[in-house]
Amino acid sequence: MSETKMVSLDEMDEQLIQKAEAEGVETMWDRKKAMKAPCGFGEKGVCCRICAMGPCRVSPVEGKGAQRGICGATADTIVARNLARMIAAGTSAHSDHARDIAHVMHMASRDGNYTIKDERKLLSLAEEWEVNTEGRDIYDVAHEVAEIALNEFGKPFGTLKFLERAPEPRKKIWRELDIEPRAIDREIATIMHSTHMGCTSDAESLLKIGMRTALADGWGGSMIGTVFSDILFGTPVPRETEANLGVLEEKQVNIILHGHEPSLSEMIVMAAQDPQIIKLAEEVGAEGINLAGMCCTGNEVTMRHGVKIAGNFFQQELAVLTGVIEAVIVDVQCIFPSLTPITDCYHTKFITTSPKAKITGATHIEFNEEKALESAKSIVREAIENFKNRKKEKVFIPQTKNQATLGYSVEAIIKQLDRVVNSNIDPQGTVKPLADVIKAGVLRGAAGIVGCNNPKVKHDYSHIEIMKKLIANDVIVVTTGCAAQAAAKAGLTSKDAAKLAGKGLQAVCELVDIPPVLHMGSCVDISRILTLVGETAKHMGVDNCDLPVVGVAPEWMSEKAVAIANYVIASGIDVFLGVEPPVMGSAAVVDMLTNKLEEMTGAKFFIDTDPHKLSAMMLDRIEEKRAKLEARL
Ligand code: SF4
Ligand code: MSK
Repeated sequence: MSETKMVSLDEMDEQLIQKAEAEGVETMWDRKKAMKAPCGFGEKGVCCRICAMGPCRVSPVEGKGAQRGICGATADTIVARNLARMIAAGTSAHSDHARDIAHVMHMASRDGNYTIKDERKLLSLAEEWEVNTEGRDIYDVAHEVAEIALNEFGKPFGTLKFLERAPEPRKKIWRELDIEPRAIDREIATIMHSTHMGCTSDAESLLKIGMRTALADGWGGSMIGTVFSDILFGTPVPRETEANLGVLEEKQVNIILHGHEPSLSEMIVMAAQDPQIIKLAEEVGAEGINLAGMCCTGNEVTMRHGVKIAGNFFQQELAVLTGVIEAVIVDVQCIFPSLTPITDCYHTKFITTSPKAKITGATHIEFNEEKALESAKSIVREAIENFKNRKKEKVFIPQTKNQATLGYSVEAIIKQLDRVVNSNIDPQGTVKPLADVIKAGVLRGAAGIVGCNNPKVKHDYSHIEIMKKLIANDVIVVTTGCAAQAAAKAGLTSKDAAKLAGKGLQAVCELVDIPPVLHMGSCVDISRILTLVGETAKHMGVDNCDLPVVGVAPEWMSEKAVAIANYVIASGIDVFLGVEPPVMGSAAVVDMLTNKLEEMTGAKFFIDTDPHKLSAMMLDRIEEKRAKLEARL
């Protein structure tokens, strides 16, 4: 067995890696090998390079080696400061995405490229935010709501509006801990200031500032990203699609949509349906245009249009290796700079579109939201014109794909479970069936499985092992991001997968016609999970932390994931990590994260790199929460 046999759960991915080796093309696996052992100080979070007196590397072992940096900072300070800065970076990425979507809504018009697709959701948000709707044009309302959202980033007074959506006991905890986020940009700036040389050194204070900023992501940036995307592009409803690299078509122009923000990908979808653009594809000898999504852009367009999923984070290079991709079109986040050298080995055009993510060697065609459809068409034309350059001898499409049913927004889940036509969230009525099956123990609990791929874990292995174990034990899984795509590729988001579930979950799936693993969207759509948990807790008259619910990031890698994990904890939901965070150099910080946080927030971190042990810990924790809940209700 070749060494590459070990890196992915999918045999076909292995074949593409071997193709790369045969063609002399470098992939992330070669670079991972060249990296050798990682720096132990960096890995444990005890390297500080915040000021130019350093970098200072302090010992992760108490009483041995340098115990303090030059300024006197301890391992506890350095670890907590580094963690807080990761949260700030993650929050900024999600929230800047949301800001762009809010700007798009501010420019939406009846006769423009961007229109309002879910008026009901807009009107309900307008009511929530006390915007007058009486006798007003829906676009006036949209512009005022968008302006209020844009003020959430920098308003000088008050706290974030969406915090009001949380259960009362949760809001009380946030108030008492003084971690209610004020304005999104302000919280990010506060972290950068507090972690500047010579500011906060107290680890607990840093963790609290971190949670406040993370909450500005979950209940601020991410929630604005989700809600505003739904208003502009439509609230997802269940639809059928297929997932994995086998969705690529040899006789069509293949375009990979990769990145995060739906404002670009929505327009590319529209452009690819334009009769003149389709005609152009035919003129170059193609049978059509095949859009295929990757990472969170893939999730956004599959949820709303059924666009097929080419793969997740670790398949961005593999897709190019198939030799049939005319263009990889990207906007922001999770894009490998290696797409430049790898696309140079094939005919593939690598097209960047955002001034926030220019990549050396890529073709940059800036996406102009003012002329969105025109911009999108010129990008698609580039891909079509590239079809003739495909090199037949380099073509290999792995014959691997699975059917998937996805598009489970909160409204869709509630509607499906409740079997009612009304798609409004009514906490008193419509989450009742969900609360009932959890209370009765038909479902033992629920797990939100999210996050990326990480070469420290065999590609998708931990995602799938954990999902299978949980559904077999009657724990329903909701999933987003690259974890959701792993599930779709493995067939776990198909209704057929109910046969892998325990008796209780199987019965629920059959009764209400859902898969046991529900694809809820992109990473910002973890805010959908917060909403679902919060509404269920409110319905049961308890707090989020009282529910048998867990958050899991089996293969996480990004700073965004660190922000997510911290807002999930601050929201009262335990977080299980399958990759060690860079905090192990401080026993005090580890103790806070895996123990003391529970006293503060009702939730804590569990860390284990073995997915089987991690799943066993989840099931124990779910039963522990159930026992307490049953005694209480
Ligand atoms: Fe070293 Fe302190 Fe400067 Fe960090 S802030 S690099 S620990 S002197
Ligand atoms: S895309 S953040 S690799 S989930 Fe949201 Fe996937 Fe992680 Fe990026």
